[in-house]
Amino acid sequence: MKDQLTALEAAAARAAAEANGELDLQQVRVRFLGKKGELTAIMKMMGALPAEQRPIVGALANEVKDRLEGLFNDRLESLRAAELQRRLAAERVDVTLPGRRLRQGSKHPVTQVTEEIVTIFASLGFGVAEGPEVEHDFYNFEALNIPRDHPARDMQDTFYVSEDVVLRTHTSPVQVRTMLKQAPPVRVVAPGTVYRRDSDITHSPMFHQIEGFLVDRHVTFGDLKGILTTFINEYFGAGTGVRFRPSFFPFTEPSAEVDIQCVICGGDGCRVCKNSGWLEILGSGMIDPEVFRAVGYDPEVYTGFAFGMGIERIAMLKYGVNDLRLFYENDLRFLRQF
Ligand code: 2NM
Repeated sequence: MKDQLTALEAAAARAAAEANGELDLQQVRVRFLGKKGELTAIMKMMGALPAEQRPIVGALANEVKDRLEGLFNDRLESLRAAELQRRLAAERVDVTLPGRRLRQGSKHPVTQVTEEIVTIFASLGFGVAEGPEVEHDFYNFEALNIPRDHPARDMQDTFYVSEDVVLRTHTSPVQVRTMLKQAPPVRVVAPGTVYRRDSDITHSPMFHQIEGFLVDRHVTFGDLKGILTTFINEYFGAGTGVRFRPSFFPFTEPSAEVDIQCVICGGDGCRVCKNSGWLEILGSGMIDPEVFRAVGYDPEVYTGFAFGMGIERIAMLKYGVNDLRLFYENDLRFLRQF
């Protein structure tokens, strides 16, 4: 039996050394030291030994058991240490590597231009107003002296939601709403999205406008020229050439379109200004008394001017963009330049 114990100890030591994982070792431990294990089997046979031999063999069996337990625990520790080393090597992180930078987004050029223009008018005392993009015919047309048979109301130009509800074709309805709510003096700009049934290289069915107006006693065309010239010098640079050309709008009388010296060629003539040296950038005029009547302002007491410009057009001129569609495609190569 002594020999059996010696052989068992040797076999268990070999098996433990050969175990190549924690689970593997656990099975070896059960096989040799478990309740139904080999050592238990040997100990059960001790009853057959002569009485004087039993304590000697029993003591030996306990020694074997203690040594094996120590050996298994040592092996377990070294297996765990080896596993830890393996993981540390496999999952190594190079903390000296530079981090990957997250690309920061930027405001859309149309938003940037809108904010810049609003800021300039804010410095001239104008507030900001917004209104609905789905408008009643009254605010979009009727109150602005655009009669039923006017070409601007033609199905060609307007998206109709129903008989008398439209997608606003300009932001002027915001001015109408402002005047209905607020008595003069008033000066407000209205930036926003507008819609027209128009689509080609230079027209989008959805685009952006900023319009503004000022109403008070004794407002003159000179005030209009002063405010708009100041705006142009602020936005396009001091000394930018400006000219006012007579024009027509149903809601202003007199009306003027405003040109600036071509920002591309400086007035010498180029493709962008079609060799004229000038670029049209906004429409304006003295608010028609009919508009005042529609909103309940007394045209004998108050005068005022209004103006409007297309944001995309301004952005194209300012940044030298030659294709309107670039503003709507959300191509990051384009947008990252702003
Ligand atoms: C323009 C040109 C001229 C305009 C007029 C008004 C209102 F409501 F006060 F009558 N708002 N905007 C106006 C005048 C807009 O855009 C080219």
